[in-house]
Amino acid sequence: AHGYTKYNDWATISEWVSSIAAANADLISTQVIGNTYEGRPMHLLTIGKKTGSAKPAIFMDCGFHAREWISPAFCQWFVNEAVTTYGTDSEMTTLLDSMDFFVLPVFNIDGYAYSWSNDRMWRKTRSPNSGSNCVGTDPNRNFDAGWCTVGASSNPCSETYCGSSIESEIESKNLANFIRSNKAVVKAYLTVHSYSQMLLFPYSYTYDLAADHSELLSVSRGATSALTSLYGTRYTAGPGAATIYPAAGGSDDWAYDLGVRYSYTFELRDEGFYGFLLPESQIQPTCEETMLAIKYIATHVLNNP
Ligand code: 0X9
Ligand code: ZN
Ligand code: ZN
Repeated sequence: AHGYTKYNDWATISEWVSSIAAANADLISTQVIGNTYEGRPMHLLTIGKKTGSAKPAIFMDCGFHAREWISPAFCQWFVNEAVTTYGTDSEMTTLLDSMDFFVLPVFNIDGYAYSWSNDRMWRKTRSPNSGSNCVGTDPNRNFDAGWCTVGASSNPCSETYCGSSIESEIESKNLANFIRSNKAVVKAYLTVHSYSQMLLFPYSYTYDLAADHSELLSVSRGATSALTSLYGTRYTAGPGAATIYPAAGGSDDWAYDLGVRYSYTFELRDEGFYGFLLPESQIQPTCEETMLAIKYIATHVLNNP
């Protein structure tokens, strides 16, 4: 059965998408932005009060890397928290009245399913590579942002394989097409990974500072302060290249260069004690503290579109 304080497999998440949307028809609509390599539908939830007029939007995805199970757990938590606190939490009510959240609960569904069925530490997609027995591409090296120039490999057997070309992975193409089609309303791009307790922003493909560096830094500091206020969890905030490592082809840098001014990568708990194998007992505290950071960013975006 589905639960918010456990890890759910893809079949359970897929059923959950339908049931939470049906139970909250006033706030949630769903669509499929395309299918994965293995043919699974990529369900996207739109959360926000239906007003009839165009609203600014925040796009958030989870589950880029298969083994980072806390990430899809957070997207599910976010959707539930949004619909259950709408009408009582004044900040969430304002956010959903004035903007929409596009939430993709699992981006790399094939990889996520494989991490359940065959290899808990799987990271990449599950598409074959011609001329190699190694499977998969690192989807966060597959976007048009200094593609395959640094921190990425052209070897299909590498965990950071950039793919045979930009957007070679159908999942990357489906996401990029959706954001390109909705460029006019998408004001922020949030992508949720684990682990290392960081809030990263462009750039990662270069040490050059983004044009909006000072605003991105001050918003990231506000967001991490809000997060830390709940349980004292310490986060590091900064541009990707200097804060974690230089790595090209990420969706965050791509979205920023497309014109999405607020682009952030979350690296959730922990700092490596459990790493990708974060115990289910930490799902609730991780999600509750992360909500504060997301709401901080969203409120800033709403007030500074
Ligand atoms: O390397 C990554 O893709 C991310 N770290 S992870 O451990 N979850 O794999 C960091 C991504 C930072 N952004 C870019 N490199 N563009
Ligand atoms: Zn990741
Ligand atoms: Zn809560």
